Amino acid sequence: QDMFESPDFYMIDDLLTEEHKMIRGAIRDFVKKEISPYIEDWCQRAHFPVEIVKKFGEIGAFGPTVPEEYGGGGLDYISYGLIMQEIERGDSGMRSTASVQGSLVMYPIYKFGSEEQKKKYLPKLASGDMLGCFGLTEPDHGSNPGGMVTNFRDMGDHYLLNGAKMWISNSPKADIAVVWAKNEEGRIHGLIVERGMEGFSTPETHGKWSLRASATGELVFDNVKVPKENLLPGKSGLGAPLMCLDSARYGIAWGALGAAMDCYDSARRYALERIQFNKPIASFQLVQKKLSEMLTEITKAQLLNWKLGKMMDEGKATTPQISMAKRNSVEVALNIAREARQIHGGMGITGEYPLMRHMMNLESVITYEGTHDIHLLILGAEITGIQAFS
Ligand code: TGC
Ligand code: FAD
Repeated sequence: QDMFESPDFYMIDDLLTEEHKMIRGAIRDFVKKEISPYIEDWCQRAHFPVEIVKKFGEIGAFGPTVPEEYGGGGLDYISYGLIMQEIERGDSGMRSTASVQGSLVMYPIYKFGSEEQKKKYLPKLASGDMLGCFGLTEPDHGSNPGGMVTNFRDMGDHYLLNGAKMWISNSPKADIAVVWAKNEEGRIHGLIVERGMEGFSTPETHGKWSLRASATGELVFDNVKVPKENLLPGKSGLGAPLMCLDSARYGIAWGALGAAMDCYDSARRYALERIQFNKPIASFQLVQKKLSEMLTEITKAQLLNWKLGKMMDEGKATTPQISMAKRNSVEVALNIAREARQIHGGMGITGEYPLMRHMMNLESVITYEGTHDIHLLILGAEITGIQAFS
C-alpha cells in the first residue's frame, strides 16, 4: 500500500490542477492512515467503523460539491471524482458511506430542500455529526423504483408514512433517511425521516459476502408521523431521485477505478517479487498480457471519467453518458480484480492482499445504483429511441 501511485500512463495528471492533486494527495494519505491498516479486520468481522463518519467529515469527503455556506467543499466534479477514487482504493464500502452521504442525502436536501432544511441538516451532514441514508429500493421494486408502494397520507397537520425500503446503505446507523414515497395521487416525493420517530425502525441486513465494512439495512415505516416541514418541496416525481442517482453514479465511475488501481498495483508488485521456474512471474508473457490489459483499461477509463467530470461541471452530462462511465468502470474493475487475484495465485484468496475483498465488493457495485444491464438498456434507449425496460 505504501508504494501505491496512480497509474498515469497517458500523463492525465497534466489535465488536473494543483488543487486537484493536493486534494487527491490528502485523501490518499488519509486512506493509507485511517482505512488501509484496518479494513481487512473490519471486513472479516463485518464491522462498520462508525467513527469514520466524523473523520470523513473532517477531511471534506462529504458533499464536496455542495457550496461552502452549507458546510460543503464548494469544489468541482473532478475533485469529487478524485475523492471517491482514493476512498474506494481503500474499500468500496467506505466509498459507499461517503457517496450516499454526499450524493444521495446532501444533494437532494441541497437541490430540493427548503432554506430551513438546508440550514438544519447540511452543515451537520458535511461535518459528519449526522449520518444519512437514501431509501428508494423496496423489496419488490429494485430496478423499477417507479412501482414503489411506500406511501404517505396528508393528515392535516402531519403526514402518515407506511411501507418499507430494503438494501439501504448506512441505514442501521443513520440519524436521518431521505425516503421516496407516493402521496394519495401516486406522485413520488422525498421526505426526511428522523431516527426516533415513532414507528420507524432500521433492521440490519446480515450475512453479506460483499461490502462487509458498510452497514446495510431496511427502513420500516409503520404509521410514522412525519412533520409537514420534512417534505422536500423543490421537486417531485421519479426524476427527483434519478437526479440524485446521476450524481452518485458519477462518483462510482471514479470510485470503482480506484479499486481497479489498487488491484493493478498489487498485481504488478507481486508479479515482480514472486519467483517461479527461477524467474519472477512478471517475466512470463501471459502475466505481462494481464498487466498490459489492466493498464490499458484503466487508462481508457481515466480519460472517460475526466471528460465526464468536465461535462458535469458545465452541467452538460446526460444520464446515458453517466451510465456508460459507471458501467465501464465497474466492469473494468471487476475484470482487473479477478485477473489480479489470479496473478497472486493462492495468496490472492487471503486477506494479506486486497483482491478478494475488492472483487466481492464490486459484485455489489455492479448491482447497486442501477444494475449493469439497466445501464446497458439506458444506453440502448439513447441509441435507438426505444425503451426496452418494460
Ligand atoms: P422513466 O420513464 O425513464 O423516467 C421517469 C421520469 O423521470 C425523468 N427522468 C429523469 N429526471 C432527471 N434526471 C434523470 N436522470 C432522469 N431520468 C429520468 C423522466 O423524464 C420521467 O419524467 P416524467 O416527468 O416524464 O415522469 O422511468 P422508468 O420508470 O422507465 O425507469 C427508468 C430506469 C429503469 C432507467 C430507472 O428506473 C432506473 O434507473 N432504475 C435503476 C434503479 C436504481 O438505480 N436504483 C438505485 C437505488 S440507490 C442505490 O443503489 C444506492 S447504493 C449507494 C452506495 O452504497 O454507494
Ligand atoms: P432486480 O431489479 O430484481 O434485478 C434482478 C436482475 O434482473 C438484474 O440482473 C437486473 O439487471 C435484471 N432486470 C431487472 N429488470 C430488467 C429489465 N427491464 N430488463 C433486463 N433485465 C432486468 N438502494 C437504495 O435505495 N439505497 C441504498 O443505499 C442502496 N444500497 C445498496 C447497497 C447494497 C450492498 C446493495 C446490494 C444494494 C443497494 N441498494 C440500495 C439497492 C440497489 O440499488 C438494487 O439492488 C438495484 O437497483 C437492483 O435491484 P434488485 O436488487 O431488486 O434487483
